[in-house]
Parts: sequence; structure tokens; C-alpha cells
Amino acid sequence: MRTQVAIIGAGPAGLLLAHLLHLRGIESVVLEARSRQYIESRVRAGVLEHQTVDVLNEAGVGERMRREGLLHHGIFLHFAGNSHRIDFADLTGRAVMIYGQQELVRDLVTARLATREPLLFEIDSVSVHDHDSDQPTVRYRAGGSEHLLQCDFIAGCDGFHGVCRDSIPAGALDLYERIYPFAWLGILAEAPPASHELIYANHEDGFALLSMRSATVSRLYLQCAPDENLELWSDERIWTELQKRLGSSLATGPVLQKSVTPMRSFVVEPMSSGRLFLAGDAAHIVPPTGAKGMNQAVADVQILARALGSFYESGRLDALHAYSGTCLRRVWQVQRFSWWMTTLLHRFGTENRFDRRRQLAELDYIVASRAASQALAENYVGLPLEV
Ligand code: RFL
Ligand code: PHB
Repeated sequence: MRTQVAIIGAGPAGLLLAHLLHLRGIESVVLEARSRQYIESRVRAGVLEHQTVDVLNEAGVGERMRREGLLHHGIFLHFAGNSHRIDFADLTGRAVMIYGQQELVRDLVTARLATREPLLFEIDSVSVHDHDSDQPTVRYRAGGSEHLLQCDFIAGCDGFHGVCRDSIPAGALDLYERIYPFAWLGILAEAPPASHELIYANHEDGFALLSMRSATVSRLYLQCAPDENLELWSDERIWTELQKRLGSSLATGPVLQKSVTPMRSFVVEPMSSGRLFLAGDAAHIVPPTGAKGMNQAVADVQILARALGSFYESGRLDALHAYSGTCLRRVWQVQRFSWWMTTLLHRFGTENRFDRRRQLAELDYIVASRAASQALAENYVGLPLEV
């Protein structure tokens, strides 16, 4: 088989890239290790930046998001017993959209299947070859046999645990990493959200977040240990702890899903090697406190689709050569913001009394100063593609 762009991974990055290329008349093949059912039900991100919303609308895949998504014009910061609203509309003139990642993946899978271009599920043993030549190839197994895909370019959209990043010689990459001494215990619950906007809470006993998926489904998180044993967390204990940290009386309900997510900041530089281009979690990870991971994945593939478009229109490689540098400028802004929100809102367990008072003073400053709350709001609603 031959195609123009081989895309490894059907997460938000791979699926949106395939769609943006299709709109430019560029052929691709998407190879996904998991089943369609699995990727469409994986509960993850929930907040879309304004420019993520714009690109989905412009690409013609925003119809259900506009109908079912929840437009939010602010968030609450809760600390020292009080809640303070950060008003995005007033501070930035923008809003964010609450729309589950699996809903977005579902919309993108539907759009891809409608184009009748290849999207192959449950493939395994993917390996990438000759990306330093102008005839790269991808090998994989599907339906019990070996396949070879020839292409012009490979897009490594296979997430943090994928194979594409590791196929670049270690000496050619610089890795930057930080592991945090805590994780998030997340639940999805059939319970009406207790607030119409997200609440980020800094509490003596740790961070908590109230988010949602609809008027009847809440998404909630609690800071916990990285090796937290979920067996020790009955639904009742989770609700009690959330109630305490969020300082709200929550409507409780059946817990539909429970998981523990470790926290990591990670960047690989450069994001390309020859004709292999990494995008999304394959190249960088942020702790979820700033709600940025999926949005940066979307930003990367917009830049990549544009650069591939320029190659197929003019034969010029300069936009592709600039891909990594263009993405990394925004990636590092997103890293900085996600790290900052994380340190602002969590307990590290190593703080002394001074550190704790300094953290609370910073929160006081953010809610009291228009300049400080604007800096938070501007990053939260999303920076421009090119910073
Ligand atoms: P994905 O979504 O991990 O998709 C990669 C795909 O590649 C497949 N794959 C392979 N396919 C073929 N061959 C192989 N060898 C393969 N290896 C892997 C995988 O099966 C998968 O389908 O990466 P992508 O597309 O880069 O998207 C990134 C986002 O998923 C991620 O950044 C976000 O979920 C992060 N995140 C959040 N981001 C936001 O923007 N806003 C949020 O509110 C937000 N909240 C979150 C989050 C992540 C969380 N968790 C669970 C990590 C909240 C949580 C709890
Ligand atoms: C979510 O709704 O899953 C969510 C919202 C905000 C975050 C992280 C996750 O910062």
C-alpha cells in the first residue's frame, strides 16, 4: 500500500490531522492499535480552548460540539474557605467549551469514515523505517499478516507510550522531564454538577476539581498519592473528601468510572527527525491542572497540516523544517502554565509553613489583581498558535 502521509495513532492528534489533510486534498492512512469501541469510550480531557473550538468548527466537525458542549465564561478558584470567580469573558473576551475528549474522538472517527479513507483499528507491531530518506515506510501486522505502507511522511501521533518517539536515535533527542509526587483520583458520576462552572480548589488536605460533562454528569478529581490504592476509596469516602475540599454541598450519585492519573511534565526536542513528525502526547505531556494536553495536540497538528499543505502545493520543505521550532515555542508556554497551575493548587508534602503562606498569598494576589487574573485567564482560554 502507498499513501502520502502515514499517521500512527487515532487519538485527537491523529484523527484531526487526517481530517485537516483530507480538506487539503492530501491522502493519509491512519493506523490505530486499539479498537474503535475502546478509543471512543476512553474518558480523558474535558476543556477545549477557544481556538480548538474554532478549528473544529472551521473543519466542519463541530456540529455536535456546538449542540451538546457547554460554553463556559469563567472558572472558580476556591481557597481558605472562599470561592473567587475568574471572569474569562471580561478579562479576555473569550470562553472555553466543556466537551469530553471521547465525544470529540467519536465525531472525528465519524468524519473520517465518511471520507472512505483508511482508518485501521486493532493493528499491532507497528514500526517506522527510513524516515531519514525521502521514502519512509511503516510496517505493521493486521488480521494475522504483515503489511508494508510506503509514504512521503510519517506523523507520530501515538501518544506518550507509542513507538514513534523511540524510533528516533536517543542521541538525536533532548528530553526534559519532571515527575510530581502526587496523582489525581478521578471519577465520572451520574450526578448534576454542583456549580455551573469549574471549581479548582486548594485545600489543606490537597487539590480538588469539580468539572462536568453535562447537566446530569459530573467529572471530579482529588489529589492523591501516585501509588494510591483505589480499593481503599469507597464511593462514600470519595464524596466526603470532595465535599470537604471543594467546600460545596455536592449532589452525589452513582460513580460510573474511577481511575488514578499520575502527573508528569515532559518535552522532547526536536519534535521531528527527517520525515517523521511527532505531534501531541508523543512529544510532550503536561499535568492536567491547566487542561492543556489535548489542546496542544490540536495546535501541533494544525501547524503540521499547514506545513504539509505548503509542501504539496509548492514542493518546498521550509515549513516542515520549521515545524518543530514553531510548535516548541507554544509547547513551552503550555508547559510553564501547566506547571504553574499545578504548583499553585497542590500540596507537595515538603512545604514548610512559609511555603504554605506564600502559596495562599499568591492565590490572594491572583484574585485581587486584574493583571494577575488576566494572565491566568489568557493562558487558560488558550494562546495563539504562534507565540
Ligand atoms: P492519545 O489520545 O494518547 O492518542 C494516541 C493514540 O495512539 C494509539 N497508539 C498506537 N497506535 C498504533 N500503534 C502504536 N504502537 C500505538 N501506540 C499508541 C493509542 O491507542 C491512542 O489511540 O494522544 P494525542 O492524540 O496526542 O492526544 C493527547 C490527549 O489525549 C491528552 O493530552 C489529553 O487527554 C490530556 N488531558 C487533558 N487535555 C486537555 O486539553 N484538557 C483537559 O481537560 C485534559 N484533562 C487529560 C485530562 C488527560 C488525563 N489523563 C487520563 C491522562 C484529564 C486526564 C485525567
Ligand atoms: C475535565 O473535565 O476532565 C478536566 C477539566 C479541567 C482540567 C482537567 C480535566 O484542568
